Amino acid sequence: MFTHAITRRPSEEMVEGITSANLGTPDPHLALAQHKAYCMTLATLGLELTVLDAEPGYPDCCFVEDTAVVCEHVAVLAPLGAPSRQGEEASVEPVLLRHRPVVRVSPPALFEGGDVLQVQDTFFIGLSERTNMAGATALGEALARHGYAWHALEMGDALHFKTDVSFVGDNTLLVSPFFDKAPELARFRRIVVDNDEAYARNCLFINGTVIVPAGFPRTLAAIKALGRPTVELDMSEFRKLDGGLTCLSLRF
Ligand code: CIR
Repeated sequence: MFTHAITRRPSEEMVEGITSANLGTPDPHLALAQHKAYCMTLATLGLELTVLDAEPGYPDCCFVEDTAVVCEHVAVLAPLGAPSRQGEEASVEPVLLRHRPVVRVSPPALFEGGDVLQVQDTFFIGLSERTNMAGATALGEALARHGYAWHALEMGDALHFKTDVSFVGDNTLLVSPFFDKAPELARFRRIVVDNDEAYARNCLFINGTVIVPAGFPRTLAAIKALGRPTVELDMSEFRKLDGGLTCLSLRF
């Protein structure tokens, strides 16, 4: 069960955020409204929220998931892989320290939280352009000290591991065709989300409910068929910056 979440509001500066999406410039006002709906949804699902203000100079700072990995026993602060985002983690640390011991990892080891998926006591870490083997190893070893298992996985062309793989409860993952073949994930039931609904591979499982991005009917139907309650959220403005549902919060 998650009891807490940290989020960070987007600001006007988000129009300068990193993107490969080719979907146009995000509208900061609409993004703020979508962010409010996201926070409301997490609160309705029982989470106590800490909502941080946007940080000047960091256009991507609303994607707070990338700044740390938090689990039951420890939080590991990320040395972010994107140069323009390095330093975002500093303002998250004091909030984490209220809840968990915090471990820091230093460059040249690099990782971003978006590359890390926890399923029960196992962490899957994608080796992306943002997360190197040194970063995965430093993170994995910090987690292993608390009894967790970890695996590093080679990536296809996704930005982050969780862009392509997310957990929706009951031993079930949403996966890209690429990760459907990964031996490390073979023990899970896998729902393959095709490229035309690729954005919906990133869903967010909170205390039994699956939050799904609005506008992806086949993925929604596949999740509903699992018997899970679902909530749809409009994510249009964050999608323009390659950001998905998990990216907007740290849950613990
Ligand atoms: C970036 O490229 O860093 C942001 N525009 C998007 C980050 C998305 N975060 C995530 O997938 N965890």
